[in-house]
Formats: sequence, structure tokens, C-alpha cells
Amino acid sequence: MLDLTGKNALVTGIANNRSIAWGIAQQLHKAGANLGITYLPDEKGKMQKKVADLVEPLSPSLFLPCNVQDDGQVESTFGVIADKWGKIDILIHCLAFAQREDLTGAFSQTSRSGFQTALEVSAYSLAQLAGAAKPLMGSGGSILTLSYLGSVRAIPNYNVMGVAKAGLEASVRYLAAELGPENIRVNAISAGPIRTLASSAVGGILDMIHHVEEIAPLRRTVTQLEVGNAATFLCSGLASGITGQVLYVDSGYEIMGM
Ligand code: 0WE
Repeated sequence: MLDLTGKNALVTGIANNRSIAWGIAQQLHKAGANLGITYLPDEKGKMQKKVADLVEPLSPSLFLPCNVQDDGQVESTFGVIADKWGKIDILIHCLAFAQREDLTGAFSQTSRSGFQTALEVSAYSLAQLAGAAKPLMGSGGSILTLSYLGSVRAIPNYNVMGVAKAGLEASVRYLAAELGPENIRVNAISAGPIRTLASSAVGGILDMIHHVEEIAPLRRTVTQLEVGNAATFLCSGLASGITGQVLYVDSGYEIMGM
């Protein structure tokens, strides 16, 4: 049941070899899935080259630019999927962005445009991609996104991203309710803090990691590959009865009170 051969899986959000999306892509590949990879294009094509070199060993059958702030790029991504694959079985959403100045200091100082950007890229994009994938998931499918504890707790400096993740988790429930009748499941993994490109850009991430190492039941942080294993499970037939859920992959940190 944890055999994804014959399944087409689109993975978004790989930036480098520390990306959680990279851990997920590796485990989906190991389970036999046929991969499509999207990357965030930049002017110089640096990201395209970097991600292409990284994913080459997974021999993706699709490799496409996709900036979710551009409806045209999302349209052409799913146009190519329709042409080349005909159907999509698995959609992995690992996208988030907030302006740097909104991830520090007073939440009440968040600008209207900063709030909009964070919610657009980090939350709206799930509904956007799910809507585009829906007509190509005729035989059912699985959609997975990544969240963080800052959606339900006030984590210092996470600020507008916490609001975006709360919106993302609510979106998981509304999408699960909408798409369930088509046998499309929608879930989130709430991962513990991991050193990635995004988290390393945040001051104090190492202190947060050390805190988890002291408090979490497993006394350690989780790895990208552990998140990848849970993601592969949720996207497989083994999780056929699970939808609308947020699964904590965080060494148990979330259960602790003291
Ligand atoms: O969701 C995230 C990261 C989100 C993120 C990070 C950045 C840094 C660079 C979104 N946008 C940006 N924009 C940038 O310019 N995490 C769960 C990792 C993370 O980010 C934090 C954390 C943790 C943990 C921010 C503040 C406090 C804790």
C-alpha cells in the first residue's frame, strides 16, 4: 500500500538540499512515484540551475518554473501536466514567504501589503494550486501542505506567518470538505523547526532548535527525511481514511505544557 508506482507527484518548494520539499521529493521517489518539480524562477536562472542539478538523480519527468504570484505560470504548469501526464495524483505544497521586516518585532506593525504578501504566497497558493489540480485528479488524489506550530500558538517573531499558517490550516479543512467527494484528500504536516534556507534567514533559529532538543519528548529535532516519510505515508493508500488533518512531525514538542 506504500507503493507509489504509477503515481504522478508534483513537488513545489525545493530551494536547496536543506529544503523540506527536497526531503519529501526523495522519499516519494523512493516509493516509486513519478516526479514533477517546480522552482521559483529568478532573472539570472540561478535557481533553475541549482534545483535542476539537485533533483537530477530523481529523474523528474517534469521540471517547471512556477511563481504562484503569477496566475499565468500556474496555468502553464498545469497545462503542461495535462499534456504530458494527463492526470496528477499527488500535490505537495511547500511554499511560504513573508517580508523579512514582518518576521521580527511587533506584530501590530505589520503593513497591509506585508500581510497581503504573506497570506497570498503562504496560504492562498494552496487553494490556487488545489483548484488547478482538481480537474486533473479524476481518479482521486492527495494534497499535502506544510505548516508550523505558530498557527496555533504565539511564537516570538513568527508574527504574520502564524496568521498565514492559521489560514493555511483552515484552508486544508475547507479543501478537504470540498474535494472529499472526488476522493481527493487534503492534509498538512506541522513540522518542528529545521535548519533550512528560510529558517536560517531568521534570527534565533538555533536557540529555538536547542529549546526543542531540551523539551521535546524525543529530545531532538526532526529531519527533512522524517517529514518526507510522513508525507509519503499521507499521500499513500495507507492513509486512505485520513483527510482534513494536521499531523505533527515535531518529536512530540506540541504535546508539552512545561
Ligand atoms: O515557516 C517558516 C519560515 C517562513 C519564512 C521565512 C522567511 C525568512 C526569510 C517566510 N518568509 C521568510 N522571508 C524571508 O525573507 N518556518 C516554520 C521557519 C521559521 O521561521 C520563523 C521561525 C521559524 C521556526 C520566523 C520567526 C520565528 C520562528
